[in-house]
Amino acid sequence: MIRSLVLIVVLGLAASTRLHRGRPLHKHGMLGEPRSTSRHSFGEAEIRWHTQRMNHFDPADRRTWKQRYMVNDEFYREGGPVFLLLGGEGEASISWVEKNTHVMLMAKKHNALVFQLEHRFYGQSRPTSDLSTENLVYLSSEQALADAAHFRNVITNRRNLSPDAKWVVFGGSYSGSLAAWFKLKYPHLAVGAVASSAPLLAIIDFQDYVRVVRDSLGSSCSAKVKDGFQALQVKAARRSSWPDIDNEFKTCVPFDGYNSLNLQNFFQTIAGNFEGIVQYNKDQRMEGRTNISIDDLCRLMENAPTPLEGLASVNDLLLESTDSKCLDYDYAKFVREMRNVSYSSVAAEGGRQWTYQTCVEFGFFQSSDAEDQPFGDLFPVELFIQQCRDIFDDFFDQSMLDNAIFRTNTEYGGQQPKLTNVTFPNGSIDPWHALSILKNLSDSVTAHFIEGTAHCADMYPPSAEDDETLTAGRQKIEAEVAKWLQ
Ligand SMILES: *[C@@H]1O[C@H](CO)[C@@H](O)[C@H](O)[C@H]1NC(C)=O
Ligand SMILES: *[C@@H]1O[C@H](CO)[C@@H](O)[C@H](O)[C@H]1NC(C)=O
Ligand SMILES: *[C@@H]1O[C@H](CO)[C@@H](O)[C@H](O)[C@H]1NC(C)=O
Ligand SMILES: *[C@@H]1O[C@H](CO)[C@@H](O)[C@H](O)[C@H]1NC(C)=O
Ligand SMILES: CC(=O)N[C@H]1CO[C@H](CO)[C@@H](O)[C@@H]1O
Repeated sequence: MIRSLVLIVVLGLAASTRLHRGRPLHKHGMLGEPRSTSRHSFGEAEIRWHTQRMNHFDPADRRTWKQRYMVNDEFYREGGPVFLLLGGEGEASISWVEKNTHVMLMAKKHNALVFQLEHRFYGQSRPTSDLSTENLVYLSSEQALADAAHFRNVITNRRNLSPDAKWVVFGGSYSGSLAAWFKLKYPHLAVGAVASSAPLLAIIDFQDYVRVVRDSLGSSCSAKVKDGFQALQVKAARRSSWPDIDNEFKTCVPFDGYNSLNLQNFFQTIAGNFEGIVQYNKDQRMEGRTNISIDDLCRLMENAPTPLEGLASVNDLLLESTDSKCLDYDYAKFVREMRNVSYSSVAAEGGRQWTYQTCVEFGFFQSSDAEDQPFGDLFPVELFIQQCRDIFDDFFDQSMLDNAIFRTNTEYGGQQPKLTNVTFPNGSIDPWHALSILKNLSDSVTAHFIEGTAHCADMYPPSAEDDETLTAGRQKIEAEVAKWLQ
């Protein structure tokens, strides 16, 4: 999603609350860095490099590159299991395998050896010299899964691990999907997978996203938001009101209702103010995360003299929290930044790569096309397809997206995958849960829906403030993992 404009300003700050295609604009992606006071109580992980193949699907292609991974053997005892945490759409943070995260707590309990494998093209794992569209053909979930399989087998030999050692894969958000798909595609290489907040169904027009945001805001608050958007759309259609919009929303470039891409971007950015807070509500577990919650936004909406002023106050609060002077929603600027193919660009922190993956594999376009949602109707799915075209290549169109989505769901089975030993924790507030597994599919494929929690909440270090539902959710995950390791 295009909130990037604002985001670009914010990119350097881990505190970003803005999302681009559901991915916060900071280098770690959808799964932020865990925060914890007990640093190093879980040992120091080592950073290492694995010689990886460029293209797993062409044996004649002998090119290789160095994939970064981290290993923590603090708790490992010979004969113990191996936990593999898969990286996702951002730089892999070593904190995941050094702090008292859920995966590390389980490693301690089971004397597991722990690896974290960074995803190709993200962070320091760079198969090609830049991120040109030609090079990005090697960026796909299938190549990433094959990387993990290659890693698993090569490491088993190199470290003289028992061929019978039990491997469990873990991931959250996109890397949660990868964890489940690893178990699907390579069932002989892992005994189980924990797939937190994992979207499994590829879909072009992800209309349920804003519907869950609506539900998470609650009916009274979302009614106010709806009135606010209606009023704002009326204003946007009246040329004489445009200067007011500039004042109220502190725009960086003058509002121009004739520039349809800027208009759409503007509305999406205002909606993004809500989406970013909802997706990570109360996620104080994340390093640098803002302390603004759904309750704060709704209080502003309720207390404002008019719903439109409520939207403006919410916008002020978020601009302030990200140290932004103005609301940056300029489409051309956004595209210019996203077209930068250099690894040193801000887009290379993951925004460009993740956008590419959504354009060629997953869709997940969080449009305003549904009628029963409060965010107006000015960021249709076509806007996202236009972005694919403008950022990557002219050949993107609806039928290409149709092919991509059909192929992904055929490859992995969508929300009816044929799996064994996979558990799917989900947060009720998290908009992504709509694309995950919410019902038990079999005795060994379980859904754990965690009431009142946000994206990937179960993975972070436990804290005294955690809801009982979250604590209980973690215990259920632990019970599944223990079952696989018996
Ligand atoms: C949130 O953090 C800001 C500073 O970062 C602080 O001024 C404010 O009091 C905090 N609010 C709450 C509710 O903790
Ligand atoms: C891409 O980003 C880098 C780093 O910010 C910058 O030096 C370079 O000029 C940018 N390239 C283009 C074509 O804008
Ligand atoms: C799935 O089954 C487990 C027990 O194996 C149970 O704890 C859990 O609540 C069930 N999930 C759902 C969504 O019914
Ligand atoms: C699933 O887990 C059980 C232990 O609970 C194990 O015996 C079995 O081999 C696993 N099956 C697969 C396909 O991973
Ligand atoms: C959105 C959704 O499907 N929610 C369901 C998730 O699973 C729980 C059971 O654990 C149901 O109560 C929810 O309705």
